Parts: sequence; structure tokens; C-alpha cells
Amino acid sequence: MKEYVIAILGATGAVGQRLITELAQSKIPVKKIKLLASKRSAGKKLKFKNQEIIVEETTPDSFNDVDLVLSSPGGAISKKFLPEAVKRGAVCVDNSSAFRMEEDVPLIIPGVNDAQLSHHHGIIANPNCSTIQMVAALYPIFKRWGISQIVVSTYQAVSGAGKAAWDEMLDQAKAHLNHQKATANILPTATDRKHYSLAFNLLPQIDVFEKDGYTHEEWKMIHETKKILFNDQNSNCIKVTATCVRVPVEIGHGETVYFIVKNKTATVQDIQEEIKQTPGLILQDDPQNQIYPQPLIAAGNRETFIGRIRADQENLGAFHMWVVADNLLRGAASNTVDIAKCLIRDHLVRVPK
Ligand code: NAP
Ligand code: 3JN
Repeated sequence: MKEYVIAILGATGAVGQRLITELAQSKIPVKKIKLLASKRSAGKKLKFKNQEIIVEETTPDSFNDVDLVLSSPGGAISKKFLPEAVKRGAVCVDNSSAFRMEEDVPLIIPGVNDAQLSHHHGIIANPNCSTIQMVAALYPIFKRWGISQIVVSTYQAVSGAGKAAWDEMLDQAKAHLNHQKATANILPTATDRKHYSLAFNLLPQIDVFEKDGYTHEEWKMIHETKKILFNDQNSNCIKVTATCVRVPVEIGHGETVYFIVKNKTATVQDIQEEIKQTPGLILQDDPQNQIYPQPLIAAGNRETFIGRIRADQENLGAFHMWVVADNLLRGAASNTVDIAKCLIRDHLVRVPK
């Protein structure tokens, strides 16, 4: 059996740490692992399967002899290094939005559209975490009845904004409880001008604002969904809109999803049955016994949890549901490692000439 030299780029980050454990727990045969980060982390020791690995500063030559790169250093660094890795023959699965909308870059959720992997040119993109859990939950419904419209509101955990933002929220919470002034330098988004406390608060801004009043996170959810379902980021085969909100939860994004099916024969019971039969989805939908998905329970799991499925009382064929998943696992590391497994299964760990 072939064994692979695998590099994890961004290994010290919130997603990178989980890429290490997801890879270690997978059956992917690893010949050698390289843990790459910035100069700041060079020399730091991290564990892979009880083996101590020294983190290296990333340079283009870090990718010499690497077969597969699992990447999460952020868009700018991905843009700088992944073309260098591909030049050296490595296939890269990237967590950032840097390449998601490029035509020759497949945007993949295994189990939904992994057939698209065969078109890769060296880089494969992992969708945004909020897109992944929503599309994974809707896909069996889309396949059976068709979907004409989606309206989603997200309740996104702070860990999605990175380690520094996560620490900032915990410090704000401590300050608040000690009746001290909470400081904010990162949230809602490091690159914008104003910063607000997230602890004991809600921030209806994730990423920067576009000119049309939507945030870039909302833009990503809309166009990524269209690309995954119709292979066209501007498809008018489906209407999608999103409102994204940061909530003071550590791990686990929640989403209320309103959707309209094309074939109006669908019932709540049929939808529950489809979800129960889909690998990777867990139905937690028993209101009489107060059973519904929650971030604290979903955290640490790879599955997508679905509940509160109900028919809209005004519109025939419209339904509501509540979807929760661990954003760092289902929304990032575990989806990335699942893409790597599909690449290996389909003999696609090679850069086409
Ligand atoms: P993070 O905790 O801030 O980690 C960033 C990682 O990138 C660290 O390992 C950091 O290394 C490394 N890095 C920074 N500058 C670098 C450089 N010049 N060269 C090499 N490595 C460098 O962030 P995170 O939460 O893990 O997220 C990282 C990225 O993953 C995000 O920016 C986003 O693109 C993507 N992401 C995607 C999803 C999704 O929805 N699929 C969810 C979350 C994140 P040091 O420790 O040395 O600084
Ligand atoms: O905020 C969240 O909950 C998810 C964040 C994802 C993210 C954070 C920083 C940069 C992304 C992403 O994956 O879309 C990016 C990016 O644009 O690469």
C-alpha cells in the first residue's frame, strides 16, 4: 500500500491542531508528516500519534517531496505557498477562501460532490464551515425533492474567528464577571476599523461588509452553496440568502434554515427519515422530550446534528430546521481529511500535467 508524505500548513492554529488529530485518527497511510507554520513557531514541538514533531518555518522548499498538503494558514499565506507546493508536485486541500471561486478548483463536501475531485489541477478547496453544515444537512432533501430557495441565519462560535479571537472573548468574559472593562482589538473582525466585546453580546458582523450591505461571510454562504449544488457560483437554479451572527459560544455553529422544496409532496416525517438514513447526519428531533441539537453537545463530533424540523404554517412546501456542527471539525479539519481520503480512494494524489 502506498504511503504518503503529508504536510500540515498552519499546524499550530485552531484548525491546524485538529487537522493533526483527524489525520492521526484516520486510516491514511502516512510515511512522513511535516508540521509547518510561521517563523514564530519554528522549533516548537507538537505530537502526531505519540511522536514528537518539530514545527518548521514554511518556505517554498518545505514542499519538496511532499505528496499532500492539508492547509489552514489563512488566505494570504495559502496564496503565497500553495502554487509553490503544486509546482513541486504536491496536491493541496485548502481551508481558506483564497481559491474557492476559481473555476478549476473543486469546492468539495465529500458525500455531496466528491465526483468533482477528478477535475482538480492541484488545489482543492474546503468550503466555509457554515456552508458545509448547511449543505450537508440539505443535500438528501435536495436530491429527493429539489430545493428552490434557502434562507439561513447563523449563530457562529468564536473559534471560527481563530485562536486569538477565541482568547479575546474568554478574557472579555473574565473582565465582565470581575466588573472590569473588557478590551476588544480583534472581534468582530481583525481587519475592520471598530472592535466590540463579544462576551455577553451578539455581533451581526462576520468578516467585512460588502457595498451591498451583506458581509463577506454571507456572500460566501450564498455563492459557495450555488457552486457546490450547481457547479456555478452565480446559478439562478436556486435562491439563497444568509444573515451571519457571531455568538459567545466557544465551539459549534448553529443555523436556522428555511427552505422551499420543489416537489411539494415532502412531509416532515419523510424529511426526518431521509436525514436518519444519511451517513454523517444525526437527527435529534423530539420536541416533546426537549431533544434538539446544541453546540455544547455537538462539539468534538464530526457529524452534523439536525432538529426542530417543522412545516411552515403559511407556505406549502416550505420547512424550517435547526442545524448544529463542530465548526473546527465538521466545518474544517474533518471535511479536509475526508477530501484527502477521497483523493487517495480515487487515485487522484497527483498533479495533472
Ligand atoms: P489561527 O488559529 O490563527 O491559525 C493560523 C495558522 O496559520 C497558525 O498555525 C499560524 O502559525 C499559521 N501562519 C500564520 N502566518 C503564517 C506564515 N507566514 N507562514 C506559515 N504559516 C503561517 O487560525 P485558524 O482558526 O486555524 O484558521 C486559519 C485559516 O483557516 C483561516 O484564516 C481560514 O482561512 C481557514 N478557516 C476555515 C474555516 C472554514 O470555514 N472551513 C474555519 C476556520 C478557519 P503561527 O502559530 O506560527 O502564527
Ligand atoms: O468565522 C467563522 O466562523 C468561519 C471563518 C472562516 C474564515 C476565517 C478567516 C478567513 C475564513 C473562511 O474559511 O471563509 C477565512 C477565509 O476567507 O479564508
